[in-house]
Amino acid sequence: MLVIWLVAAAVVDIVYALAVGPHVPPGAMTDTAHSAQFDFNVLIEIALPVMIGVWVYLGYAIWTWRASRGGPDPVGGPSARGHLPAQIAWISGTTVIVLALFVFGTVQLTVAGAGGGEGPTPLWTPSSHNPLVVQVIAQQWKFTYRYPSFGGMETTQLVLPDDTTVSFHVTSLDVIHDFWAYQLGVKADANPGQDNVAFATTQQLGSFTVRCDELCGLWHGAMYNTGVILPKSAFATWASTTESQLAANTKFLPPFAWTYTPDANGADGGFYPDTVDPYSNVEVYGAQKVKT
Ligand SMILES: [Cu+2]
Repeated sequence: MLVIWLVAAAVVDIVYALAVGPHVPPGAMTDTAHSAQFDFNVLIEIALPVMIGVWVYLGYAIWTWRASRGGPDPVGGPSARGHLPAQIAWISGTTVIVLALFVFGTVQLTVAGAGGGEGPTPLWTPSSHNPLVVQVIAQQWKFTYRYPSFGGMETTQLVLPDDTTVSFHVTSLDVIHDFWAYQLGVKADANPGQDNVAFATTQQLGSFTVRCDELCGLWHGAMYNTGVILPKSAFATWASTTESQLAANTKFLPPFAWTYTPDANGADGGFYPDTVDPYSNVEVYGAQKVKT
């Protein structure tokens, strides 16, 4: 049994590492995604030998105590009462595995970050001191992205440069949402009035999906869009072109801020300006403010 187990476990672990591991979600488009993939693979590589050990023993039991082999019915007896070495080996083995994985997971979380939102004052920050700031603004039922370093322009697609540390500042205009850029390994709650920061460093070109991951109303299921990671030069071209294309719209937006008040005319600092009124009267809620 020991030999069968050792050989089978080694073969399955090696096959897994070569054939499956590199394809495990969320992939490797960013350092946090890659780190999550690595963590999953470590857990699975440790779980596989345990699973195979159980299967080998099951196979042994089915073969040895099968009915067609005859013999007395298994009615218990000294050998059914316990086997101290096996018990000690099982308990100490599983204890060591679980505690080691606990330490592993905690260290990974601290060193690599989890790609999760860390609130307005992140505890674990990346080594890059000059990250690209992208503000993610959720609202029923779409995401938009504001780039403070490009005139505060706001786009409907998330475009990022390759090989760059990005700090996502996630907020909401209305109800609770959740920014889940799956292949980027980033997932952060979007709450109104909150600036939730998450980090990731891009390392692969390609497109990715963004989904809302917090039930936020009728069209929650339709609240997704796509993004793309471009080479640095292509991103620079896109950013400057888009900034000038959107300039006419950008001037209607409020000045860049970490959070916005959502209503059209209820509070100053609103995301929807009330001094310039691009909306019809039916879209103005509450008492209309006197225009200046
Ligand atoms: Cu949502």
